[in-house]
Amino acid sequence: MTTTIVRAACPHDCPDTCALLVTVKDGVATEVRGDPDHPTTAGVLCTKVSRYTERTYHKDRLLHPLKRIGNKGEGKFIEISWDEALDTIATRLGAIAARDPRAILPYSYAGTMGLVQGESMSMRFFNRLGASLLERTICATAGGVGYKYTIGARVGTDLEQFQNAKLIVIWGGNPIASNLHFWMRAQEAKRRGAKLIAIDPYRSLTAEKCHQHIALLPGTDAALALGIMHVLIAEDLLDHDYIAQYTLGFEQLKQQVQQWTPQKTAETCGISAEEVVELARAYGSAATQGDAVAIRINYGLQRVRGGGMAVRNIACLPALVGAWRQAAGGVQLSASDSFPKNSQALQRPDLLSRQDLTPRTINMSTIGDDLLRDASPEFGPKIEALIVYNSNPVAVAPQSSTVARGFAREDLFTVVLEHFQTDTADYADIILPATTQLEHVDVHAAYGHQYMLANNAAIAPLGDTKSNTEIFRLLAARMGFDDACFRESDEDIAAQAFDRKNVRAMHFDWDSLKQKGWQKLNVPDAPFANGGFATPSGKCEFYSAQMLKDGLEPLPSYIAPYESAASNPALASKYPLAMISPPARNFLNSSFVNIQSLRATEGEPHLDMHPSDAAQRNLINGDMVRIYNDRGSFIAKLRITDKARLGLVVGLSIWWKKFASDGKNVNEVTSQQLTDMGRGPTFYDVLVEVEKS
Ligand SMILES: Nc1nc2c(c(=O)[nH]1)N[C@H]1C(S)=C(S)[C@@H](COP(=O)(O)OP(=O)(O)OC[C@H]3O[C@@H](n4cnc5c(=O)[nH]c(N)nc54)[C@H](O)[C@@H]3O)O[C@H]1N2
Ligand SMILES: Nc1nc2c(c(=O)[nH]1)N[C@H]1C(S)=C(S)[C@@H](COP(=O)(O)OP(=O)(O)OC[C@H]3O[C@@H](n4cnc5c(=O)[nH]c(N)nc54)[C@H](O)[C@@H]3O)O[C@H]1N2
Ligand code: SF4
Ligand SMILES: [Mo]
Repeated sequence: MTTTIVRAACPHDCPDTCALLVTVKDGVATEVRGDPDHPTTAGVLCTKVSRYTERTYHKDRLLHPLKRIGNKGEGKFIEISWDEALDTIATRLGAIAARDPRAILPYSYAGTMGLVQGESMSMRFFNRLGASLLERTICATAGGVGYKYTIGARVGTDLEQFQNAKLIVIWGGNPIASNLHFWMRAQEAKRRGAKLIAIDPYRSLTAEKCHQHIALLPGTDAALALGIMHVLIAEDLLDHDYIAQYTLGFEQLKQQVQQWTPQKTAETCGISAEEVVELARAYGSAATQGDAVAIRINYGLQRVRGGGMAVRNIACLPALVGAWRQAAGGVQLSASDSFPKNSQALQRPDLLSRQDLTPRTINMSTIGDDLLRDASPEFGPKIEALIVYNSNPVAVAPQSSTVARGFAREDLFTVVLEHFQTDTADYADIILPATTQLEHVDVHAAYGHQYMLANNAAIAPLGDTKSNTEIFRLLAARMGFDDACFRESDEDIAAQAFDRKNVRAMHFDWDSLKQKGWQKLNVPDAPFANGGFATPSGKCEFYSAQMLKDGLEPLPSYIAPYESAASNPALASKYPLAMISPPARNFLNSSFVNIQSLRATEGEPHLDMHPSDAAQRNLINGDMVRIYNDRGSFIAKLRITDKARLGLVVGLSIWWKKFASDGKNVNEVTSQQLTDMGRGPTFYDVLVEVEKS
């Protein structure tokens, strides 16, 4: 028996991007462990990925290409050969492309975060084809854009510094579920005497373990940040020297926040004025006394109409109090811009721009409406073919009944590259079986730490599965695309993934990375201790001229949700409860829902509701309830708990529709309205009513 240990990387859409050690015995992967030597992984994996072999060797893994024989959505397929599958696809795409290639749309997200199996060969293929471009907005664009207007790039406090902070504000995130290795650092800080404060409408697993929990109304975070700024300025809890040297627009900011008294803030956020004042004092006085104060913003708070502005306002706070001076101070939303990714080499946008074609872009967050749109001069051609990979839109995209209607179109040709027969795969004409992370090569950046990781293939592809890259390579050959880039191997692609011209950050190459498994980028400990923001002015921009140019209010402000009692009382009289649907701990978006042991831990789709809201509706614990609004409804089991604040219901997500008794999930009630910045979805900006089912 031969046993080897293979160095790999967790592929999932999680800030932690763990370094994995895969034990392989006689060609079979028997165990996946966290690398004990990797500083942020520290030998610990979440429950989901510690069971990764269960997923790879799952009895329901798709192992052969399939062709649909039932109705769309019914899920009836028969096995076909790769030749038949690829020929069918190439013929259909060729015919559509001859009329207008923009009628073909790729739909993909971060099922794998790998730079190779994500968007490399796939985008080369679609660029060469002249297909429509996809705006990948489903997760993080609102916050990303708001952050960048303020501090210039998605860079922030290093994860490895948080244990040295004296105050940590966990804002719109539940790291015990979704950012475990940050939580480990926060716990260490707590042991060393730090105070932890959670800002979240829901008493999440994390909020429960913090010293203080501020349960504001969803979508009101921008107002809370304005209220904090008001108090910091009124009580002079400021770093005047930092403000003078490294910020822009302080005098205008001062005027702007004058109206945001603790009282007004409290009314907007549905909390008490004392909470606003105490939070500002805790933050400002610690910082101005020289303690490191750090904010971890996660994406929970930016899935509302004013999500971009909320993140922007919060990103202003560290500069006001000089928190950036310390390595353990500041704010982190994402570390993605630390990585010198070479997307030109990976995706080859030049293959598109050299064609005589005006590219068309489709926003993935409005896929429902867009699949149902006819050709028009504004929209361009009707979408005739959809190639889905690394995503499960029928379960995860907003306003799901519309999405499903789009996917059910008889005249739409749909190909799905998948590991499993997801809700989306049920609508495919052809399903192509893809390899998992254990079966292919990849290279990874991260968005929650500053290590590059290599993923070596641990085992041979199971059954007839092929990697995404290989599938697009074969399709390119069948379409007659003979550019050299379509012949590159996965290792060739991995070697081009980083921009080696950026020598400061990139002090290693693919060969050494693949051997060692991971390498930290060369980046400064305290990125903005002496300013150096990546904004147009080089300063932290309280006033942003770019925002004004982009049609936005240039100063921090408050944009109320589309759907709330305050902003839309008429709607609230019909649908009085705000609903959010953040990640369940044992799922990763809709991945892992089909893993029996993990699903068993989550039980079934639940709805958490405050006892007073339940009493008002004569509901009791364990009732099956129908959650509804004008867009649709779904059924869940009621859990009466004061974890949900008054007026809020919470449905942890994202369930596969086919595991629910009514074949529906939470996205039946979410909307396709977009955020103020970044054209993102507003999953947590929803009003509903609940009744016994
Ligand atoms: N286990 C697990 N881990 C995951 C995921 C998963 O599905 N499961 N998903 C991954 C992905 S794709 C992402 S994008 C990341 C981050 O995904 P996030 O969506 O940031 O998820 P969480 O970290 O769970 O934190 C969201 C928290 O924000 C709270 N929240 C909701 N609305 C508001 C609001 O208006 N204001 C404030 N202050 N809080 C609000 C929710 O109650 C929840 O506790 O997690 C990743 N990690
Ligand atoms: N109501 C509600 N909806 C939400 C959210 C929410 O909080 N509430 N969160 C939103 C967020 S933050 C996100 S990021 C999106 C996520 O939505 P998606 O990006 O669609 O993520 P998943 O649901 O995990 O689906 C990823 C799919 O990719 C497949 N996959 C993984 N690796 C590979 C591979 O190598 N090759 C191929 N071909 N397939 C692979 C997996 O099997 C899985 O089915 O959902 C969004 N939807
Ligand atoms: S999902 Fe996140 S915490 Fe779990 S192993 Fe992957 S990177 Fe680590
Ligand atoms: Mo996400």
